Formats: sequence, C-alpha cells, structure tokens
Amino acid sequence: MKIIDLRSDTVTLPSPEMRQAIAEAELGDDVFGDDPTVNRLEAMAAEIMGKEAALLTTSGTQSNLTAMLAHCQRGDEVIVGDEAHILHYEAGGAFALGGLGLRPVRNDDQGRLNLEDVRSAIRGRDIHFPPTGLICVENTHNRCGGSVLSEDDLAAVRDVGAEHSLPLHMDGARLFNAAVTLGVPASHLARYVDSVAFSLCKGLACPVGSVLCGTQDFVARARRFRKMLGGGMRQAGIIAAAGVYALAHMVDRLAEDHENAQVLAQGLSSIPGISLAPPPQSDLVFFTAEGWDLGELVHRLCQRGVLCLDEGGRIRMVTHYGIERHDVEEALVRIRELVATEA
Ligand code: TLP
Repeated sequence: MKIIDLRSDTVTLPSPEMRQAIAEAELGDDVFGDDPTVNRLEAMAAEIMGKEAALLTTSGTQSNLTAMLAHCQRGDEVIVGDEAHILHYEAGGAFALGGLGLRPVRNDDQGRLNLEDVRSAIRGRDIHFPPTGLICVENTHNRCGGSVLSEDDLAAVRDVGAEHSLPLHMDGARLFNAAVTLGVPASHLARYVDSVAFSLCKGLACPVGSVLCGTQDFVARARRFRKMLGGGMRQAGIIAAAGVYALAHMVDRLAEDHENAQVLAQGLSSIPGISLAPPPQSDLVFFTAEGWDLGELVHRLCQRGVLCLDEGGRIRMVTHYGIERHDVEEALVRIRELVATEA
C-alpha cells in the first residue's frame, strides 16, 4: 500500500535535480562569510523579496526568533495574532530566550489582525508598561486555514504600526504560496514589511532552512542573534544549494499544490459528515467530520496509509511536491471507504 503523506509540506523530499545541485555545491565557511553558495542564496533571496539583504537560518522558528531579537530590546512586547504560529508552535522562544512578551490580538478567519485591537494593544509611554517593539503578521496563515493576506491587508496593518514608528515582521513561511494565490511577485507582499522570513523546507521542497530578509543593518544584527541561537553554520552551502535551486525551479509549481488542494477539498466536502473548515486558499486543507473523534479518525486513516494531523477540533491535510493528482484521488477513495463503512 502506498503511503500518502498529507501531514505537512515539510515532509517533501528533494528532487533528483536538487540533490545534484547539493552534490555539486561550492562550499566555504559561512561563519567567515566565505561560502559562495550561501552568499548566492542570500543575494537571490534579497532580490526576490525586494530587500537589501538576507540571512540563511536553520528553520522558520529560528528566523522568527532572530527577527524578534533583532527588532526589539529585552523586555519589549511583540504584538502577534492570537492564532499566530509564533504564539502557538515556537516553544515560547520569545519569552524563554528573548525576554520578550507576546501580546496576542484577535485574528479574523482570514488571518488578518483586528486593527482596532492592534491600536489599543500598542502601549503608550508610561513607566508601568512594557514598550511595544514589533508587530508580526503571518502569510499564508497556518491556523486560519492557509488563508492569504492581500496587499491591502498588509498596507492597513503597516499603517497602524507606522503611526507609532513600529516595525512590522512577516512570518512568510509560506509566502510564495500567498504570492501564487494572488498572482503577484513575492516582493509585492514583502514591500509592506520591514522584515520577512520564508521557508525553504516547506512547499519549496528543500531538506532544511529558512531565509530572513530586511535592511543591511537589520540583517547585520540578525546575523549576531542567529550565531547566539546556534545557527552559525559552517559549510552551509550544502543547504543553500537546495535553496538556490528551489528559488529558480520550485516556486511556480506551487500552483499545482493549490489545484490539488482544491480537488481534495471538493472530494472531502462530497463525503457525508465532512465539512471544510474553511475552504482552502492555498495548500492547506482543514475539515471537521461529524460524529468522529478526530484523533481516532486520524489513526484509522493512518492504518489505511493516509497520513494527516489532528489540529485540535479539525483535521489538516497538506498538498505538496511528491503528491500528484492521482495520490489525492486515491486518498479520497480511502477516506470515503472508511467514513462510509463506519456510517
Ligand atoms: N509549521 C509546521 C508546524 O510547526 C505546525 C507545519 O507543519 O505547518 N511559521 C509558520 C506559519 C509555519 O507553519 C511554520 C511551520 C513555521 C513558521 C516554523 O517553521 P520551522 O518548522 O521551519 O521551524
């Protein structure tokens, strides 16, 4: 039985061409700034995002924490959405390692921050208050169903921050998915923010890594914090080579993942008891299944070779490189069979 792994786009494996690029990578010691492949990736990423500079990090989590440290002072507060990945899934690094408070404000179902809440969460000058240091947005928004923030959404939150000279960071782990959905270059979304992090190891199908982009000054500060967090990697060109390949060859194909997500969503919604929660806008598909304990359903699907995640009240399936249309159709057959026999 073929395993159809829909747990995440992080499970993607490098293509033969990507492996070839890794094998042939020119290397040096990146902590000395000597790795030509890392330097190439960082230059490419900065250009694609329309920023002055970029920094390869080990993970999206490391990029986000590095960004928060580079924007803020210890004791500052960072405004994040109440559904943000930074808040829920990054092990509290901002608190534990950064001495930063996270101040959640409401996310709507599109992943937008409620602007009135952002305004009232920004602290005035008063010795009783922790100073607000940064606002963070997420695009696409994972827990809001892979929803996409538009340029207008980003401009609106940027303007609120700008009234108080606050920088804006975008967790763009899946920013290229957002760009593909909107049909705009990623730089059109990145131009509203001071810093942006995007993942190499998700839909772009690299084995590891994330890239943090911003001004020269910001990236110089970030480089020091990355070192502090243990992210100074030596012959990191091994990783960067995959990133260089991915930026050239793996971005446009995300549209296939989005089409497959639509096919999956349509098939799921035709199964009695299953409801999309919400309909997908990118590669993430969330649904509920009436009458099922979702942990049990995930377990039973796993026994049938369909891997997915119970995300607390919803099941998440993700389409990605390595999942073809026929895999989606086969997954639907297995899900339908299971749910029908149990009905
Ligand atoms: N998300 C993972 C899990 O941690 C939930 C996934 O499978 O979706 N920002 C966003 C929006 C993310 O979705 C993720 C990973 C990260 C940051 C962190 O990236 P990594 O895993 O590279 O630290």
